[in-house]
Amino acid sequence: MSAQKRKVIITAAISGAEVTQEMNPNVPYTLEQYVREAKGAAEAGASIIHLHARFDDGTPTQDRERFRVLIDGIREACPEVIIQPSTGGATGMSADERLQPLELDPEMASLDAGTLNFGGDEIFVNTENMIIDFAARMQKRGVMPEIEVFDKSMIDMALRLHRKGKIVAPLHFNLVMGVNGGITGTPRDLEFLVHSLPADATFTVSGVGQSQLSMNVMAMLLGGHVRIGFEDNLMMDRGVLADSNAQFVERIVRIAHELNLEIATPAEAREILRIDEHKKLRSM
Ligand code: KMH
Ligand code: ZN
Repeated sequence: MSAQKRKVIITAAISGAEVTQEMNPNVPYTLEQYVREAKGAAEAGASIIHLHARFDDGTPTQDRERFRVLIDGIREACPEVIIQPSTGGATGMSADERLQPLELDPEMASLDAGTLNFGGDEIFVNTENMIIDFAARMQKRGVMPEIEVFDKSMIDMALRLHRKGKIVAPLHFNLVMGVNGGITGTPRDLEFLVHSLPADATFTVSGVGQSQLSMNVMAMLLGGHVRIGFEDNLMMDRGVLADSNAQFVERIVRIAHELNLEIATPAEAREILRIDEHKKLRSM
């Protein structure tokens, strides 16, 4: 009898808020481009789409109605996929602005667990009270948070708020490695973060720029899940732009199979993350 292979969840962060078509012409701005990128990634094996919205000219927005249009379009093209809107948006946006996509009752949303420098003069603000408020709104709507961690202190913050009952289990983390202002994308630092998580938490790993591939591979070796996509990385190799988000997914699928792992379907991802347990908390 062959042992069951572990299933890896692939998240595609297809758009981001900081990257532009000047940097890579395949970054999606229009509905048609979003649907192309989401569908390609989902067909290649992504079960979660982490979503930042843009207007047609590329301006990042947290506008609820723009999210509605993009989510409806993606759902029509890939009905099974889990759509995870960002509540981080772009640096400089207010909390109220950032919270808008929650009004669409998504299954999941990102929950950023601390403030950090975000390159140049940018500061990504997430005070303790903001985190508590964002988490409460998610819980009320039955939305599962993906806790975004850019440094070790953010794991400590999330666990402190969990002990106080402000962030409820099941806990799922995204360890974002290599942001200019956050923890570096090195094996030593990833191991440090993974070993700081509770044993029953699930985690995915994002690596910025060149660290994407090595951090993804290490995540799979450490029992975690992976995030790929234009939000984190625009290049397939040094000097080679990626054609699509799907291209990153295809590479991870190949490596996962070599590592004797299977790729989770969206239904399997829902089970692994226990999304339903968050849905049941809905109280409005
Ligand atoms: N765009 C970054 C400032 C998230 O999606 O929650 C924040 C971010 C995190 O991308
Ligand atoms: Zn994001």
